[in-house]
Amino acid sequence: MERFDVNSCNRVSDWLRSSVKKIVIIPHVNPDGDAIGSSLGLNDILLNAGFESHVIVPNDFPTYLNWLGSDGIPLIYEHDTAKCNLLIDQADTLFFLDFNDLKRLGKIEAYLRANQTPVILIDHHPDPQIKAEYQFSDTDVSSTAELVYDFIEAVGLLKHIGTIGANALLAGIIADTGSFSHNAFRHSTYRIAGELINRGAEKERINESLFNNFSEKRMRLLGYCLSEKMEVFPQYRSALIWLTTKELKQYDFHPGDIEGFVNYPLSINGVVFSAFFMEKNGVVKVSFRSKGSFSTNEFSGAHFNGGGHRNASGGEIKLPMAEAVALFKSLLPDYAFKLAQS
Ligand SMILES: [Mn+2]
Repeated sequence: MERFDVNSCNRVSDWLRSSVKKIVIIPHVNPDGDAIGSSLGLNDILLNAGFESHVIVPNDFPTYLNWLGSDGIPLIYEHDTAKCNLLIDQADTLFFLDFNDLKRLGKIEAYLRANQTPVILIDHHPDPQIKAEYQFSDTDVSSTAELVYDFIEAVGLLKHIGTIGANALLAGIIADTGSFSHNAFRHSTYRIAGELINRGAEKERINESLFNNFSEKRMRLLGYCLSEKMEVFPQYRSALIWLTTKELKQYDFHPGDIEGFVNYPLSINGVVFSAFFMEKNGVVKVSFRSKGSFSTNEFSGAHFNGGGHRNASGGEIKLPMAEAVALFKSLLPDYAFKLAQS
């Protein structure tokens, strides 16, 4: 496998075979399609290969991803803390997927800080902050799900991918690439998608569940955002949408409803930078997306206590919404040159 160094793949493969029985897989808090897909995919493959494996997600995830799992898969730490802690204690290996900083673990963080169990990290975010026994990290890859496939191939477990694993991994790839529309220009992504389809992944079903499976209220909230709440700044090739708690309530907001809203302004001709602000528990949560070279993670890191990928990042700021919006607008002139180049 060229993406990973062969020696560490051989070592991890020997080690999995000789010393590992009980595995716990953990993705990041507020798990998205890639976090859920990569975790459930890896889990099913490990189960088929004879390991005892569990997925523990820190908190609830969007219900449209439910079909990728089954009863008790995944476990939700916030609902089943004692059982999850026991499984973590008993595990002889932890897989961390789709994050690289313990801060991204929500309520599991405190419990895991003292844990000494060996960790295998599989992730595609920059600047890993976790000391893992084995680290498979590549920021050039579409999704953690794609990396999981590479990992499975590299350690010789490919024959254990069934329909459940194939669906979950393809869902991760499709979720993180917006159905192959961004960060999806490499041959390997399509090779792996093809292999997963060969093994039973249902692309149409995945697309339907990820993109055509929303409530009427969510659709109306999107309409409201685009018609009433979107500000476009053509001179800075940027746009902003922001929502208050009151507005979210009005539309019977559920976690996951606003997933993807930040992408819409990028469909406007000339817009290369899009921001979405939302009030949550007294802070303003921010999401940024860009096209081209503009580094949203630098922008977010410098001004909104966040980070992520170049074209997709998040953060938060403890300010009233009006001030957060004013801050964003006041920063745009400083980035005019970079936005013009993007
Ligand atoms: Mn991801």
